[in-house]
Amino acid sequence: MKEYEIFSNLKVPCGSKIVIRIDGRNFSQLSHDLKLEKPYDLEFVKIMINTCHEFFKEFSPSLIYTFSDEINILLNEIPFRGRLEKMDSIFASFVSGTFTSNIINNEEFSEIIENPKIYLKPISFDSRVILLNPEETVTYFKNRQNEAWINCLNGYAYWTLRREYSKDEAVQILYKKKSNQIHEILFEQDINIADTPLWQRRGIGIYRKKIVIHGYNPITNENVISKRWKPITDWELPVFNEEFFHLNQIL
Ligand SMILES: Nc1nc2c(ncn2[C@@H]2O[C@H](COP(=O)(O)OP(=O)(O)OP(=O)(O)O)[C@@H](O)[C@H]2O)c(=O)[nH]1
Ligand SMILES: [Mg+2]
Repeated sequence: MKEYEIFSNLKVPCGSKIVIRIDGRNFSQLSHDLKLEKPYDLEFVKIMINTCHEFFKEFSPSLIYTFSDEINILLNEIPFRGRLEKMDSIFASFVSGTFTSNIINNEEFSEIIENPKIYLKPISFDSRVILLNPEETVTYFKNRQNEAWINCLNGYAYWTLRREYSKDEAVQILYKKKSNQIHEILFEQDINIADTPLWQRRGIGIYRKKIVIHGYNPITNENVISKRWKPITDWELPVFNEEFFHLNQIL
């Protein structure tokens, strides 16, 4: 019956660069069910980061960039001999499983999870593969970071308006507003978006940095210094540019 598995030979060409974008399914509902802080919930963000680190350990990408419920993963080497079905299904299920076990083992959410009256639906993520030319990779990440910024601006504006207005009214007020108009709305509410934490405006990166390790050699009786590339969490990303990718040997 192999001939019926018509998509199993769909492959990413060898030698290409790919980004996997993974996005939480119906996380608006999940954020409501888990009573997440608005617009940003630090515990949720830490779980997203933990999930990214697990991914890093397992699949060794060169960069992971995350904001809101999305995770962008840059892979310089193509796994599963390029098989698209394998990549999409394994990556999405790996992230769903890791994220779920982080949620259910987190004390912050235990009251909700252990409440027999609350039914939390199984958590899932979708996954897509984006094929890029090397020169398009930086542009891709710049675009996602721009999306993070728009998300930040809209999130603050919406939840600030919700203190006074209904859901429909807040949506109506923000409808077709340009970013300078949203800034004004926030200013009127005494919020300067430039004062918000950088990670909320620029997203969070997980990538390797050269770390200095201080050790001790018992044979020579000497302190020794070595350097190792280690995955770190960057809460203060610059605006993405070519220099960032080259300095950190991501590309
Ligand atoms: N309260 C809160 N919600 C968050 C946070 N991060 C992500 N979310 C929620 O996640 C949603 C992500 O947006 P989308 O991916 O467009 O919406 P979705 O409901 O997941 O819909 P699909 O991805 O199409 O299934 C946001 O609308 C928020 O509701 C957070 O830190 N706090
Ligand atoms: Mg989503």
